[in-house]
Amino acid sequence: MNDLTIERIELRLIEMELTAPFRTSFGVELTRPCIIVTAHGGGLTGWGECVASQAVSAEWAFYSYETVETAWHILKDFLAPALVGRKLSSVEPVVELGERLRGHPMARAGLEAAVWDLLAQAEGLPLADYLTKGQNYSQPRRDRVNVGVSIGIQSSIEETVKNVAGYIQQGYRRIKLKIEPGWDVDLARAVRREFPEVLLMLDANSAYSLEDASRLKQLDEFNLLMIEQPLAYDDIYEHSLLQAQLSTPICLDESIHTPKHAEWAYELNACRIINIKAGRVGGLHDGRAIHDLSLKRGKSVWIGGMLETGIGRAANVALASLPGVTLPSDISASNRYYRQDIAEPPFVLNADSTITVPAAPGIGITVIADQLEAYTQREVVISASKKQ
Ligand code: OSB
Ligand code: MG
Repeated sequence: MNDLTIERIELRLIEMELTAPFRTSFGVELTRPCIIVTAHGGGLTGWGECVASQAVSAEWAFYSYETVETAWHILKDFLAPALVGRKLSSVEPVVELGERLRGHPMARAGLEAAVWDLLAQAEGLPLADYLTKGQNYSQPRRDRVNVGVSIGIQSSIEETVKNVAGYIQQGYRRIKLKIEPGWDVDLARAVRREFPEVLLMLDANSAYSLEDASRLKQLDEFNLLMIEQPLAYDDIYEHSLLQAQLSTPICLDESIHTPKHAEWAYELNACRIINIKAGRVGGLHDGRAIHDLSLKRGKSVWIGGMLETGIGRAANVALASLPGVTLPSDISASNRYYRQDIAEPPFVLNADSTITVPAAPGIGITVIADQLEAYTQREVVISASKKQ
């Protein structure tokens, strides 16, 4: 591929209303703010989504330390100005730029995603093919990715069972329930009794401590696919002590920020499974690296979600097409999240609980300009000419 110059980067802070509130052990989300990154170069436009999703509000509670404002600052003042005007033939220079920062993975990942989309388009390849190009996987990538649905904390167990039934009716074959202390064993028992066959897993979002081991051990009887992130968001070691006491596989989400963290977690037997989110690990490049090292070790991975718009979802679908993604991913149909998305066509669920990987070049969706405009609260353009 010929070098492509990044001529201009746009940042848009948007906020979209969720179809239903999403409650986790750390808080409730009614709307989802995020930053949409646009990279222009070589006559093409690349789109990326930064999944930092905390706006300033009375209800604040964090998945990680990044907020839309910290990400805006990092993107606007550091990453975008350093990238505009540069010639690229791969994402490596963007990855290296990100490595000059300590932390801020979501900000990095948002920009990297826009460049991945741009470069894949320049190659005339769907992102899923561009991600696998030259990787020498022994298996081909998938055309359809296995998916499930993540269900927030509801007002009652009855309500949850009804909700689960609805999603199973729609065709979802893997159900993830958010839990917290007191909303766990009885919930799992009730849902398992009602749906003996469904692939069922729980996500604690760091709500427990090692003292809760005996309570968590009670979950072993429900034939769960895994329990996600029971302990602290920055812990690996104590998860290894917990995993030794549980027969249910532990899956790490919040604790894994780099390929090294993944290695350490596997070496310590802190988990048997890792949930890969490009935003949490600094981008698709390192997300793919975690996939690769997991595949080498025979460890199962899947792709997590952050309630993305169609832009972020498209990149997640491409990542989920990698051959080592052997467990269903948190990528639901577009209508599970938003009434009106900013990209088309919407992602729909196939009858076999899969989502089809787009075949068009890049992330393979079209951004609906009017819709994006309608949701935009703030916008900034960083262009090469303005560079000091
Ligand atoms: O822990 O996986 C999580 C959403 C926001 C923050 C954290 C998490 C989630 C989800 C949503 O579970 C999954 C999805 O996008 O469908
Ligand atoms: Mg999680």
